[in-house]
Amino acid sequence: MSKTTTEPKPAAAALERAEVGPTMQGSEILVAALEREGVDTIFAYPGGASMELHQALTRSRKIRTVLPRHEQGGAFAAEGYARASGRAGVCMATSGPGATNLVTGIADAFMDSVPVVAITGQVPQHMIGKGAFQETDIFGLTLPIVKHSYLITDINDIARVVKEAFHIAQTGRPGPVVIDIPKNIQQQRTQPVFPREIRLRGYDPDKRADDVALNEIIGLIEKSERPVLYCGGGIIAGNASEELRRFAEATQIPVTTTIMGVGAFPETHPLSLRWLGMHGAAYANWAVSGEFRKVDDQAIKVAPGADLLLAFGVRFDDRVTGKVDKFCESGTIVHIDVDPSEINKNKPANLPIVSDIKYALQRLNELIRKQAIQKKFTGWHKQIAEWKGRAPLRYRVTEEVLKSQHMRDHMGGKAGEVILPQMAIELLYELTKGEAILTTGVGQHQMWAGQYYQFKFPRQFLTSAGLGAMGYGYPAALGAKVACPDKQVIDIDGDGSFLMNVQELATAHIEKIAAKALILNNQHLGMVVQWEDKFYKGNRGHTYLGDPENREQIYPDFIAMAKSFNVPAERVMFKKDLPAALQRMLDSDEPYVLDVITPYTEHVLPFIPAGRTVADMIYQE
Ligand SMILES: Cc1ncc(C[n+]2csc(CCOP(=O)(O)OP(=O)(O)O)c2C)c(N)n1
Ligand SMILES: [Mg+2]
Repeated sequence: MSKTTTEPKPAAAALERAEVGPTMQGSEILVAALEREGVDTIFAYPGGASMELHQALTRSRKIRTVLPRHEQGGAFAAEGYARASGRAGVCMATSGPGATNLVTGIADAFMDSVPVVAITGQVPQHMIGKGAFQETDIFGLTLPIVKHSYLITDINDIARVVKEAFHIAQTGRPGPVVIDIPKNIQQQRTQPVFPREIRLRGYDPDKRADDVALNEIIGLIEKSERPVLYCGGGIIAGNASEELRRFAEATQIPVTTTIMGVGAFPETHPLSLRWLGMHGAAYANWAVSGEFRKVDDQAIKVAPGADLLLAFGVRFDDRVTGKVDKFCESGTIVHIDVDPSEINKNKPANLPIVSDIKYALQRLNELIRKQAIQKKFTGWHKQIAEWKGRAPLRYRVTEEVLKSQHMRDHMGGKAGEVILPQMAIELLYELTKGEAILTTGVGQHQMWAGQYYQFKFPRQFLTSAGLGAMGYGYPAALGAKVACPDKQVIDIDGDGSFLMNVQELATAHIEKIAAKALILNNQHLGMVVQWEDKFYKGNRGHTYLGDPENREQIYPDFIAMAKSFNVPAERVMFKKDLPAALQRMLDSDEPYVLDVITPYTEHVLPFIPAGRTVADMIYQE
């Protein structure tokens, strides 16, 4: 006789681990599944293929639906929400043009490893492949820029798919997940089964370094003279900032971050080297790759860089490395990442470790607590202090600014009153005591925001780093403000970037989301102008944004535009007016636009031209 058992049969066991709901429509199952994932906000723009979902959303008591004024704004807002909170941001659009408008946001989330769940309505199943009205294969279109994606073909899959989507988006290396759901499935009815847990075959995000490898790191530290910690967005996504600070303090190893890693380590900390790369601090770049002098076009090394590079949660992006084989050329490289595909992708590692970074740092901290690091690195700290003293981040009013068209057209020759963009950010840093969450557009203002605000905590600097998507700043600020209503959230934007999603001022006003926009308005696509100046003898290739027939006018008029959205706004031209104007913006409990007019002649320094080395770095001496 076979052995009897009181254990339930597998199928029944699975059901016990699930919740069976009442009969509902597909659209309602989707909303109920989102509620079960703790979603409190969705940024959703309706259309024919998603209005069933919106109808269901109107009946949700848990989910706030924010109507962006462009699906791209909705996707960036979902990202801003996710970057600020660490929880998946959710956006939704109809099929066809609605879905394609999400694509830039999905690509952005993919490049910067941001957990986003993007839901799209699709034409009814029997119309798929027929070239139906507003039919676009969004599953196919987004395939290379998602962590995972689903086209739902059975109403009974909805609850499981939503659970899986959030799990995949938020675990391991986070990323975007697309759920495409045909209209007929939204309209069908069934009794849903909401799983309480899921297991995905072949997906194991919980990777842990073994002690042998971690002890090897400790051995390398003891043997090194010039170690540097090079830390990225992985530290923030992995919630490992506290562990990183402990590790850096216990080992006394200086820390540089990538732009994605800004805030992972307090930039006000004595061990901070700020961020590195194309526009990073000169001393961070020297600390990694060494200091060089150019003599007759020959690069001569005058001081060595790191002999040990602890690369934690980074991807050796080209904006960080420049010419990659010259990046930290003479250092031993330890690379820890939770995503095995990052290992040896751009730069070979001497010690590659696939691990959750929080676990690895926790365990390293335990190991060095038991046996403290003996090495002191005194000479290295002296060298770094000398570099920091010699080449801090700094700016001055140059001859070029004084001779610029901006001076003639707008300043009436009042040279002492010119506002440099860097000044505005430094002043904002002082007035907010370094506590604000900043978002940015893409361009010079983005780099200056990173340089002249000092970030103290993770999830404080939200910027489109990998994709570099103009238009990111203001909608991302809306998402961040929804996630962190008690924080001051400020978008430092360029005039070009702000214009790309200016319609989101309507979302801000109607939804009462008090995100501020500080526009550093140079009337140009400043970053492209900088490259024109450097590489194309200043020939302007469609980089002027003002009205060529009326250069004295500031064009477009963001103040009038903001007012049309019922958003308070102010323009500042002269330095004497800036502090009070910034304070008025900060004191406002509404969305707000502050349009600060700046010269376009400023260049972002330091600057290592693309594909070059630290020997080619231009910096303010
Ligand atoms: C969507 C998009 N289009 C084009 C670019 C190329 N691009 C990079 S920076 C830049 C200039 C941005 O101008 P603005 O927002 O005014 O910022 P500024 O550099 O003047 O501070 C451009 C056109 C981009 N990054 N993103
Ligand atoms: Mg500009």
